[in-house]
This record gives sequence, structure tokens and C-alpha cells, in this order.
Amino acid sequence: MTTATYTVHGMSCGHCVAAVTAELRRLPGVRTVDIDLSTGSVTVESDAPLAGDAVRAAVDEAGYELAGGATS
Ligand SMILES: [Cu+2]
Repeated sequence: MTTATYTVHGMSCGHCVAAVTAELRRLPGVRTVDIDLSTGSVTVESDAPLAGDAVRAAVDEAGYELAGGATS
């Protein structure tokens, strides 16, 4: 199990949080997605480390922008 924290720009309400959560949960191995709307902080717990490109693509699919790199 591994946990990574990302920052996502552009989320402004619970709907945004739900959209990002739903897309990230589609990634293989993702267990939990925890989003702090006030900071844009997205914490993802997964079976194995996620590829940054996959996370970026999922956030992009939801309609938002992944900031910078991941910090574990
Ligand atoms: Cu919203």
C-alpha cells in the first residue's frame, strides 16, 4: 500500500471533488481518494505507486489540472 498526495487546481465545490474522486478511483489499484477542497490537496492510497501520467490523465479527464509533481 502506498499513499501519494497531489495538488489539483480548479476544484470549487463538492461536484468537482466527486468528479476527480470518480476518475481517480478508476485507476487500477486505487483504494481511497481523499480530497481537501480548500487546499486542492488530493491524497490517493493505492496498492502500488501510480504513474504520474495516469494520475494527470485522470485529473484531466475530470476537467481539472494536476499541479506540479507528487509528494509522498
Ligand atoms: Cu464544482
